[in-house]
Amino acid sequence: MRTDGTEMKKLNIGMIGYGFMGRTHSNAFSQVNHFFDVPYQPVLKVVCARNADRANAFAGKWGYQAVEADWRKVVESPEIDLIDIASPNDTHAEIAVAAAKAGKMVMCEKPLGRNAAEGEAMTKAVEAAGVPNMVWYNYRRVPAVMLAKQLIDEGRLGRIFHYRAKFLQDWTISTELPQGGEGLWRLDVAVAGSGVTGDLLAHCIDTAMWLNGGISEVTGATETFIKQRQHSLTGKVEPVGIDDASMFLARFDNGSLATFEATRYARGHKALYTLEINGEKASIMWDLHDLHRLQYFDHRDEGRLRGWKNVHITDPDHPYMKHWWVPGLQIGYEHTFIHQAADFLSAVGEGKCAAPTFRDALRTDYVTDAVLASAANRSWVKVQS
Ligand code: SOE
Repeated sequence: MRTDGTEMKKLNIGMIGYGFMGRTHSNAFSQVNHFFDVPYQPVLKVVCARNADRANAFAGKWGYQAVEADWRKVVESPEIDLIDIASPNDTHAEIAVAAAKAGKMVMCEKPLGRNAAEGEAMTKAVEAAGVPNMVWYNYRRVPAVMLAKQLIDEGRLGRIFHYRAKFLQDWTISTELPQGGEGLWRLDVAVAGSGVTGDLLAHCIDTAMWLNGGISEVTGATETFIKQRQHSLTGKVEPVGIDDASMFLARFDNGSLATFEATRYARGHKALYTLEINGEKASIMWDLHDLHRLQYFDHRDEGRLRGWKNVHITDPDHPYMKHWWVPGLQIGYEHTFIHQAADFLSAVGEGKCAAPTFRDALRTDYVTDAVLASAANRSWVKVQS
């Protein structure tokens, strides 16, 4: 029951995948009605995965009513309203296209496809079917990042000159780490599509284009530091095809200049996603390790007191925060997925699609493809639009 007395409609979820992202999405669907007044009540109907023991354990823990090994059966089931794809990247396109054809709403973990060709097929399928769709680029829904968006849209920064983003990790430095299989498919290029470009830079690019508009051209460099690793599935030592580190320069449509960097070889950094935007009048900085704070500098402040403000994002007038606790008490990573589920369900209730849609995420795939092409050709590459 909603606060206005209307009944919520049930929305039956078919979850494909049970890894890290299967957990974040399941948690979002489980929690959303506790905190947000949305028109739908997600029902964890079925979880689909190949390993029956693991799938049963996952279903028990999260309260899924059934387990299925074949995703096609979930997609075809008349009981299911929404297919949520939380499985590895090489499964996204086929499942999303089939789900759209079956008339299901489709949510998909990022990146949309392993490359833009897959992303295009997926986008075409959901648009042809006219089904609600969304990609889980969750960092847009960090309240501090949403506040940054509001400040930029209000024109407080003035003309934007610079955008700077980094996503630094250190979990693949060991040469002993195998590639492929559960948990390590991100190192297998056939499954992941690319390395940190599609996995980490894709987040930075999604946020950047949402905050600062389209990217017109890029020039990048990538490196694979560990050239071969044992494959978990074949047991053989095989060449590594992913990029371990990727960086690029970019020009935005609005004339601003940007630097982007992602790596899994920055010893000491676990998930340091940072962004900084410098405008004519003001600047903004944000850091995932301190996600409930936004740093803001406004040149229009009185000179004697001018300086960086460190805003603690916990007040009810901060984005999303009135739904949570009391001022001063902060929220974290998992809440970004709950916000995304809430926005998706509210939009569906109004007959709309919440961003980022598949088409929005396809634009990110165009940029990541351009970065990889530019790194291979050692040139500037125009981004497809
Ligand atoms: C990789 O380690 C990873 O889990 C990404 O796949 C996620 O998208 C990112 O949010 C955190 O890091």
